[in-house]
Amino acid sequence: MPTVADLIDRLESEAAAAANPETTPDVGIIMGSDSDLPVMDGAHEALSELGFTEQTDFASPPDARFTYESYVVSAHRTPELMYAYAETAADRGLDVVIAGAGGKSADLPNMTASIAYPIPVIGVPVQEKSVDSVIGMPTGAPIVAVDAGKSFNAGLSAAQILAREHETIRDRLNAYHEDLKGDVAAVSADLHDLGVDGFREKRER
Ligand code: RP5
Repeated sequence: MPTVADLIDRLESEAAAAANPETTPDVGIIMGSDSDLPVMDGAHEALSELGFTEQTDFASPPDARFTYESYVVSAHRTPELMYAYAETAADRGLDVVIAGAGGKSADLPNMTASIAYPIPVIGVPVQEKSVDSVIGMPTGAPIVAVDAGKSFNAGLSAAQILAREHETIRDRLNAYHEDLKGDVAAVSADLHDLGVDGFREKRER
C-alpha cells in the first residue's frame, strides 16, 4: 500500500521527468476526502462530455489529447501531500487545478491556489458551509471558485481556461453551448404548444 511519502516521491519524479506536455494530464482534480467524490464527480462529467479522458498513469497516457487526473489530497491530514501536489503542478504539465473540499474549514482549494500560483485553481466548496472558507482569499492571493457543489461548472471553467490555447476545446465548448440552447428551445416550444397540462403529461410519460 503506498504511503504519503511514496505519493510525494511519485509526484516529484513525474515533475522531474520533463514529459512532453501533450502527454501529461491537462487538468488536475483534487479533493479533501473520497467522501467528496459524489460532489466532485460533476467535474469529471463535464470534462468527459467535452471529450477529456482520465489519465491514471503519468508514464502511459491514453490516446486522447486532453486528459484529467484525480487524487485525494487532504489539507489537514496530509499537508505535505497538498504542498507537493501544488508545488509540482506546473512541472507535471497541469494547466489548471480543480480543488474541492467540504466542512467549515475547507482549506485545500485556497492553500493549493497559493502554492500552485500562477497555475489557476478553481475551488469547489463541497458543502454550503464551505463557501466562505473557499472564496475568502486576501488581496493578491487569487482563486476562482464556483458555488457550493457546482463541480460541473468547475469542469467547464477549466475547459474555458484551456480553450484560450486550444481551438479544439473552444469548438467543443461552443457545441456544448449550442446543445444547451437547443434543449431550452425544445422545452420552451413544448411548454407553449402542448400547454401546461400536456407538457406535464409528456414529462411524466
Ligand atoms: C474535508 O472534510 C473533506 O473535504 C470532506 O469534505 C470533509 C470530511 O472528510 P471525511 O471525514 O469524510 O474524510 O476536509
